[in-house]
Amino acid sequence: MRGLVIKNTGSWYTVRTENGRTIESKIKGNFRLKGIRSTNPVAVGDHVQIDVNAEGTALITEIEERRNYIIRKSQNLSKQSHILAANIDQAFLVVTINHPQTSTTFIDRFLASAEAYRVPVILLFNKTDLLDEDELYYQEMMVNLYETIGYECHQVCAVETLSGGRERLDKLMPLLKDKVTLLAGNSGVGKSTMINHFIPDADVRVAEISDVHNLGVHTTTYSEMLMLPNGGYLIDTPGIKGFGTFDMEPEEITSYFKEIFHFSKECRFNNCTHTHEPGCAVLKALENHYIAASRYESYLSMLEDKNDGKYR
Ligand SMILES: Nc1nc2c(ncn2[C@@H]2O[C@H](COP(=O)(O)OP(=O)(O)OP(=O)(O)O)[C@@H](O)[C@H]2O)c(=O)[nH]1
Ligand SMILES: [Mg+2]
Ligand SMILES: [Zn+2]
Repeated sequence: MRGLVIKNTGSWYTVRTENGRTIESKIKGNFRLKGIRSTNPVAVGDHVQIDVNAEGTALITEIEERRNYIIRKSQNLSKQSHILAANIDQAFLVVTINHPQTSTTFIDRFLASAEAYRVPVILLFNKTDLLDEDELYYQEMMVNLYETIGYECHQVCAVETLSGGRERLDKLMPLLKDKVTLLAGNSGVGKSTMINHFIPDADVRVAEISDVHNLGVHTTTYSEMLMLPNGGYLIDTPGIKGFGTFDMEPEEITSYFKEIFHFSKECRFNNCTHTHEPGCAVLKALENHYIAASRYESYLSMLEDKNDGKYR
């Protein structure tokens, strides 16, 4: 029987079959996936074949080829990765200027990873209601930067407050229709709060207000796919801390930073790493402020990973 994996906790996978039943399933013992060293061989969003047994549970016997996936480094095992979700149409990267602060390195590394798997990303700047004037100004600059590079951005607020958000979350509804959308971001930025807004019966757990400053506590601990009332799916994910880069060559990393890639075409050398080479058009663009220093630093951080084979 064919089904869609909608949730994964430990070794159990919840599979929704084509006739709408949900069946708790396990992976068939000798089942291994080629190529990916992942802590979860099957991920939320995977299409699978299952064999239902007499007890009403099932074995996953086959996984269909993935269109794409989003991966992060595993929490404990430094060399292994964890697939957050597979077969997604787009990702909403939820970021906050403060409470907690999302680093530009984190944003850029997520964007680069998504480029690598050809997943379109929309940036949601959340908790706009908590920002003071200076922080709002900074947020505007960030929006300006990412819009210029080519990413759609929205400044939102996921809770009802007197001051209100810049934009109502409802305005994002049309973007979700009939699509599989992954919500990603650091812990505490408001992913689950948004899910509860879009899907009122979802009732996923969100952090207590008092826990907000308690960084490092993950409220959501597994990925879960939830059906939107008007068609489409949202995937709630646990907060991500960092990304691996999986042996990308400098040319590849360059191509995942859209504006750096744009200028790199004018570099004197084909194999320019844009760090020290004479005639480097990227360094020149950086000097002329056509490339933001924060973006260039994120690019360097990914190059360093490549050099020491480290994750961060
Ligand atoms: N003031 C304000 N608080 C918000 C907003 N969005 C979310 N929160 C609060 O921020 C806290 C964290 O929200 P969650 O939705 O649990 O965050 P999360 O991204 O799902 O976090 P993890 O599950 O740990 O990855 C909760 O107390 C929310 O009520 C917002 O726009 N403004
Ligand atoms: Mg959550
Ligand atoms: Zn160069």
